[in-house]
Amino acid sequence: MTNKKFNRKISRRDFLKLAGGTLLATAGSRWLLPKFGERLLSPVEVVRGAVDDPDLYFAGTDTWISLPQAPALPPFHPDDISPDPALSTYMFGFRNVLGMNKKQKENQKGLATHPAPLFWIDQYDEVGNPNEFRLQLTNLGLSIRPDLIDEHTVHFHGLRNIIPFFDGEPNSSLAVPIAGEFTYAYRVREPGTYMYHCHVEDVEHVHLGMTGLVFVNPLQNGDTSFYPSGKYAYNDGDGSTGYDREFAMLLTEVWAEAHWAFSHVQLPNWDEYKADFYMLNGRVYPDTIAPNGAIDFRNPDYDAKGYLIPTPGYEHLVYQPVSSLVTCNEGERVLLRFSNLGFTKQNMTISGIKMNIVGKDATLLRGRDGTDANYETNSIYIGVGESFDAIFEAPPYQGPGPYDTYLLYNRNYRHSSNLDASGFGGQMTEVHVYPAGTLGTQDIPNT
Ligand SMILES: [Cu+2]
Repeated sequence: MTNKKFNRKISRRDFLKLAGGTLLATAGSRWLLPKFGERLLSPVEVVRGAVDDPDLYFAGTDTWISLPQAPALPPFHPDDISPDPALSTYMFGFRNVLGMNKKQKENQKGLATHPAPLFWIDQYDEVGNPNEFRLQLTNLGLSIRPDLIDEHTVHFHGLRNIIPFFDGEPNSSLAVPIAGEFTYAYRVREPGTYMYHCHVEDVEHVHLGMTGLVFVNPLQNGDTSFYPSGKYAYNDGDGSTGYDREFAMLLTEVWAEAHWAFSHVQLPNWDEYKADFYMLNGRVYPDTIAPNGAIDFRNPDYDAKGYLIPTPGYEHLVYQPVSSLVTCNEGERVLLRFSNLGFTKQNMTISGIKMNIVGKDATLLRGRDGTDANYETNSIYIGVGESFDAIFEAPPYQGPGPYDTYLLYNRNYRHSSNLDASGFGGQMTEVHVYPAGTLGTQDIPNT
């Protein structure tokens, strides 16, 4: 279903004209215009050096995830052709195949995760650490829909100053066909919280699950003179975005009929869109507070065949590895990185805790003259495609019990309870505040 017409109409000469404008605009980097008489580097040559050694390696494919079986939405939910009674919903997605051999990688067809892997990048440092972040992408095809030979891409939503070639928008760059390989190279100079998604047939591939959250750590990280942890959301120069722990919160949705349509070789009418499930990091409450699977993208954990290893007692969440449980000690600063890649505006709140919004759409909230524009709020409206960096200070531990619990949830109760009236399901999770000194330092986000 990919529209190739646009690509075909552009001749190679036109393409070079377009590309030349971009190349000029970024002169000073390695993307220099050749001297007269030299030919331009072909895209293949540009990335050849990056192919051998990726920082992350995605395989695009399909999968099944677990959403609450009851109440049912016959015939759409739970899906009757699910391969496992614990899994309810057909999805497309990405699977982290970093470090896998060829056979292990091929075994991952049909075993993507939702959301796509959470990952983080250090801000590109011309002087201290001039290393690009390299993301290799392959396409394993769809196990349930061999008739669909869709390509995939990775598009960083909101990433500035990227050359079109690495943008992932398939009409102006390229997309990865089945069995193809491509390596994206990023030099990200703007820290903050982003989201990414496949941009091929984007309504389909985004809604079917090819979505993830990525963030970029500022150069200021490691400097403990502003804030003791040395962790910051931005290059703030004063420690105002310093934090002790960080938790990514990706908001997505499932319209059960559309997912059923894809597994049954039908086409949904997208203008009838109506989400049935609202998810946080690919899960609904109380699964949102269940433990993480292997989420350290640099150290992916898998068995000898490359398969994900389920957490005992949470086997149904094996393809939904990211927990949204927020844990912290009293008095600590906690950074919540929200982004919304559903199709509906959401309103997230924490009962009894104010949040300080320090960044929006990967931009520090400062005026041009440096005026601090951060603000305190109890609830955040998060539009589609928006991201927010919210920091709260954990209130004093009160007890009794090992920790105090606060609810983090969507203020639209239909979005925090889904189809059920019981209060279960939806975009809801918990914040657990422990007495000072209980929890050690956080190494990996969302843990
Ligand atoms: Cu795709």
